[in-house]
Amino acid sequence: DLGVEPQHAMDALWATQQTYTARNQGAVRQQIIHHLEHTVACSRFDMTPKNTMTAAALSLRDRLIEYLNDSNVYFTAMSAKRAYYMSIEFLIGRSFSNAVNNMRLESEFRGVLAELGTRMEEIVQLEHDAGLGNGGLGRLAACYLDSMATLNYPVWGYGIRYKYGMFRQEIINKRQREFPDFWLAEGTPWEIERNDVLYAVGFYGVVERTDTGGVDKYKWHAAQTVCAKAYDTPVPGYDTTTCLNLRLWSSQPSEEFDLVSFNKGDYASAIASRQEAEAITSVLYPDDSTHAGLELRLKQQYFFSSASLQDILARFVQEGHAFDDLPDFVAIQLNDTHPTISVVELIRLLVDVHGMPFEAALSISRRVFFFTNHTVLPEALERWPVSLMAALLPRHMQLIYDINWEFLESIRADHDEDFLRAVSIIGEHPEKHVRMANLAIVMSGAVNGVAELHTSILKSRTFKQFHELYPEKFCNKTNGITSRRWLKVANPQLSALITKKLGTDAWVKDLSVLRQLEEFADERGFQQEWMAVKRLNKDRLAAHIQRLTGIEVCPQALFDVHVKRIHEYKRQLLNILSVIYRYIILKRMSPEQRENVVPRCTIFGGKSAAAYARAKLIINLINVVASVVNEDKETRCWLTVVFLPDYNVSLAEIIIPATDMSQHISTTGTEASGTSNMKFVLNSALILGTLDGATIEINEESDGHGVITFGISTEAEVEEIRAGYAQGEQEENCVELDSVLAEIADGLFRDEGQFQPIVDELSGRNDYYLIYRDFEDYLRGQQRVDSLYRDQVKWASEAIRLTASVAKFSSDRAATEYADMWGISAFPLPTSLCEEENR
Ligand code: B1H
Repeated sequence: DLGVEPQHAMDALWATQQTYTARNQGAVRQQIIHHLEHTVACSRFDMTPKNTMTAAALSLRDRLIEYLNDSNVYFTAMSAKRAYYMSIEFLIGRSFSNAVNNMRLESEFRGVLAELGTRMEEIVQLEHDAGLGNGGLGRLAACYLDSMATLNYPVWGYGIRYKYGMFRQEIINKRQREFPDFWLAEGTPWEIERNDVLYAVGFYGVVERTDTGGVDKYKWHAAQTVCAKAYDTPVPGYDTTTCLNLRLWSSQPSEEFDLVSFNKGDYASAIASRQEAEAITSVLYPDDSTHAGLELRLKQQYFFSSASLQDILARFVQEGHAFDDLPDFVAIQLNDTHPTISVVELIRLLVDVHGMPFEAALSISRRVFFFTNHTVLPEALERWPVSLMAALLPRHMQLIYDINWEFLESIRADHDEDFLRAVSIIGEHPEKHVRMANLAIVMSGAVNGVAELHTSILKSRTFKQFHELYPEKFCNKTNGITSRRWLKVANPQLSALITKKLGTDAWVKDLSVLRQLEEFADERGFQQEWMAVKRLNKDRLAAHIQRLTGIEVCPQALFDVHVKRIHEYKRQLLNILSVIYRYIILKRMSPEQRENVVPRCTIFGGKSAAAYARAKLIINLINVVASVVNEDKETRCWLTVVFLPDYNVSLAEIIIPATDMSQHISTTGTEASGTSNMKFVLNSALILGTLDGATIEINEESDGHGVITFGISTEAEVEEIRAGYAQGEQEENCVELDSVLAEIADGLFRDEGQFQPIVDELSGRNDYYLIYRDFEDYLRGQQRVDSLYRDQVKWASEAIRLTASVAKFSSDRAATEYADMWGISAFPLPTSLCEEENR
């Protein structure tokens, strides 16, 4: 029962003015010209590509806004249960190509832009990335919104509109340097500033208790109040009029607060406090998989949590519902623990502001919230000192104690002290702190990991006791990626080839259609076309590398790619050490011997957290090795090493389609899922990887085709080896790695000795990530890659089979699983409401 007559929804939509429904080149031309003249205000004499791009983007924006309004009206009219995806990061990248493609207006826009004397492919590159995320976690959120929109689910995203996104990386003197990414410098057409969607968010202050006839009431008097303003970014689905909203909050000073200082005549401190308010959303913390632990970060978390919760409740009330029914109309997904303070904020709003009893509020929260964990690395688990939490959010700290007390009481009878200590939301050492993951688990209806292995580690180790308490709460949702951005848009040639071969483009909405490619995996003609597409993409990447770094690479070489955040657990060090080994061997060979070697171009890319010294040293090592190897004329034809600076979404869109083999070589049990592995598979790159994260499932789905695995393969074994090291057990010597370490120590790379700590650690087997242990097997894996590449027929067959098996890793599959868990349904706009003939 939908509760609302479809006729009512129809009326609501008829009432909205539709201007941009015409889908032909004439209409598109008129809109772009209109914006060129009236918004960009340029004449035919200053019609730069940039101006044309802006006008084209604005006309797309107009359509997006109409779709967005229609979708929202329809969801409301149908009284749809909504889901909210809360994430401190959304790594969107560029929007133009994606929006044109999703709205199926490619040929119209391409046509008009050609009339105006530009090529669409050229102007889309003028767009600045929206880099509001660190890596996989933020990009996952963006892929999920694309899928939710495509599948017509009533979902909104909530996050932060950082003024400065992920820093721009430059390599200067072979080291990483960070520069601010002021992505809004020229404005962005993709957001709608909502001057009327404002909420007050408080910080600090005191809690007042009043006794109202036996029941204590609490009221928080915040000492600082800032204002949250909404900026909406429309998220269009593919081949549908559904358009979702990504609502990002920006902080600004609140008037009332400032008046106090102004009235005291203290102008300077009034201005200072304005800046303090603006600082909250000024910068994205560039720490991937580590917990920053700073007050400003907690402020960011509470700021966007509070604004979002107020907004969600306001919509809920406006739609005429009663708070007891909240779980029937609202589901909220916590993307990692960063938004977890939302749970406490909901309870505060329900109890302190709306007068609901505490127990009732607890029970509601447990049916509204869902929690995704993204990592088992101990350094990533969020813990906030009680002292900090109590000062910044005094009422929330009280409520956290109340939640913890209620929780521990409910299980005390059946468990011993050790157990209670392990699950308590409050930890004691080294200082009293709030464990955000424990809070999220206790207060959520379900907890999920992001790949099978990761979820099983959560159950058996990280959250073992919680799994004993609530086995039914734990579930797996293996990550996914969107086929729209990562194949249709990023790799038009391969898309066209697949569509031609299968006689359908149904794969864009259903990746299981690609299974049919298997049938042609050994067809020589098709293999040649397949490899020709790869070659075109490699040519394009080679040109890009030349432009960015000045390095000339040979497109015939095997493009071996390792791009992701730089982190010890991801083992870029293992890769570069093996490159050094390859170089040593090449130097020892005679010219005749070299003739049999497969030429290799090893490409790295990725950023390190600014304060992560070891990761930065690894970037330095890669660049030092590259400079020596690339200068060596003797080996030049067989080995090139490239570090591509400033790896980001739009660079990934060029690199991934051009990759022959990609590396996913984290120590088993450390990478929760990985999502670029899925993007590479979708783009016909083989995988050299460990049995970690989602690579295990990729390997299963393809029955091993196109996946070369190596290394210690079970988490238990990893633990055993580490335990052995701790007791001083000695590893057998690896002569290959020893020779590499000796060359580094002997100064082969003309460095200043900065790599000695790496040499010392590995020689002394102080080797937490098992680089020494896995080295030999890794070299064997690399050899298998080389021999496979020599046989191009076999290579093509493996590549096609791998791509054919990618279905499971579609974010459409994952989005459907989340939607089922949330209990939401799809609400496609009835075609009668969206087709212009009917207007
Ligand atoms: C992932 C993070 C992360 N896991 C803290 N954890 C952050 C943690 O700024 N912070 O404080 C930022 C990011 N990111 C990644 O999530 C995993 O490492 C990948 O394996 C996984 O594929 C991805 C998406 O689930």
